[in-house]
Amino acid sequence: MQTWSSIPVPRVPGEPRPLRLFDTATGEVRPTAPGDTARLYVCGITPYDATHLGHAATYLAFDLVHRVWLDNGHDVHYVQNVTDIDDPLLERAERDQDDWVVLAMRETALFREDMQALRVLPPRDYIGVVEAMPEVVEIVAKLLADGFAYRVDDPEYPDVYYAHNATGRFGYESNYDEQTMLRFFAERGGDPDRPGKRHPLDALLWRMKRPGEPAWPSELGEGRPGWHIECSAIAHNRLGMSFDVQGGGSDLIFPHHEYSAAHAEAQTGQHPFARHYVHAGMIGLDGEKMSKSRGNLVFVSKLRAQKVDPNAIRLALFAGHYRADRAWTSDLLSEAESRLDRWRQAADLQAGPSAVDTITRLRDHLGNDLDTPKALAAVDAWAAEALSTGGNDTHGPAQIRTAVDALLGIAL
Ligand code: 5CA
Ligand code: ZN
Repeated sequence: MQTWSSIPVPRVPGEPRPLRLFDTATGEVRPTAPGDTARLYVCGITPYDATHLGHAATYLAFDLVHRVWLDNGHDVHYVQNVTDIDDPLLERAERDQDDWVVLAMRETALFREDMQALRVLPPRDYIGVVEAMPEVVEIVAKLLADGFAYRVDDPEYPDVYYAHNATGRFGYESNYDEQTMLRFFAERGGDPDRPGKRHPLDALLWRMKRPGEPAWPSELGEGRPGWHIECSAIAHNRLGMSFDVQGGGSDLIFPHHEYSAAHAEAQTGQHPFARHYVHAGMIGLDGEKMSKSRGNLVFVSKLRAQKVDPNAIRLALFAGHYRADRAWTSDLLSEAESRLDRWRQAADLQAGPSAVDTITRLRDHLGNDLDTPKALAAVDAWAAEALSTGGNDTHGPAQIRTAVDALLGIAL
């Protein structure tokens, strides 16, 4: 698919700091250790509605990963998918008497506009599931041939399922016990009670065509893929195994990332799928997770239409730690707007305090599991000093502007 346009990222003076990130699989903050090319996969949207602030928060967190790696001199190969065929998309299209293809195209286009407005660096590969269909089919056929998958005993719809513990490592990513797995599996798109499965946790790989549903002809029979195999295939075919970071919101810890990893590991016989599994916390509104199914949404496009500065949206979401579940409030946005004003006033000065220590602190905090609250506080301190006691470093304001642009993606 067409991705969105990139914006140049300036070089920041001084020494970069390596990136350490919390890894869900090991439960620790560990160094990332990319080679010359750092490899990042982040699960993309299911385009049946506009981008809300929960999505934005997740993509902004991984935008910081991208930026810190760039600062460290890595080339970043970033891959993101679009789940452009899935049950919720078909249901919404049916409800609104819309064509599912048109709905997906329209919402994906809006997502790209939102990401660009938010100054999110684009993925190198932006891949729709529909365009990746042959890749998915090939892997499902291989899993079947190798005995890691089977067809349910249903002559009408012999769907293909993945035998959940085919690798013997199932559960290493989420570390959930079976009861928790079963609960999330049922809540998040799984079908524990499908008759004919060998185990309730076996996951759908290929669904045979049902009347009225879109389907693709293939050696598996006409049908469409299950969810986890899509990201598994799209990521593995572009980034290989043991890529640096598999990312998404914490609602994807299980089942989605556990099965994406398991499918790729079964298929290749290699471990691990990703070296870090990184998850952003959930953004809520009025005490509940912001979600399309609950309908408690604040859309990025609505805020843009109200002329809210996208840099303030960034700052509002960075005011909390990316891993914390947190609430969106109008106060959060107005505080971010005044912070942006202060930073702009200070960066516009002819001279200010030296930026050297502030930039070091900014890098240290971002390198330490993207500690944005502390990173913002470091810039606040510089701006407060610049606006009160001044300073006579004529490079200070420009260097802060550069660092905040490159490392936080904020244009002052
Ligand atoms: N298409 C799948 C992933 S393959 C999907 O989860 N799509 S989504 O549109 O529901 O979500 C897109 C991304 O936003 C995912 O990474 C998801 O974890 C994240 N996300 C969804 N809701 C929130 C929220 N309230 N707060 C933070 N992140 C969220
Ligand atoms: Zn995904």
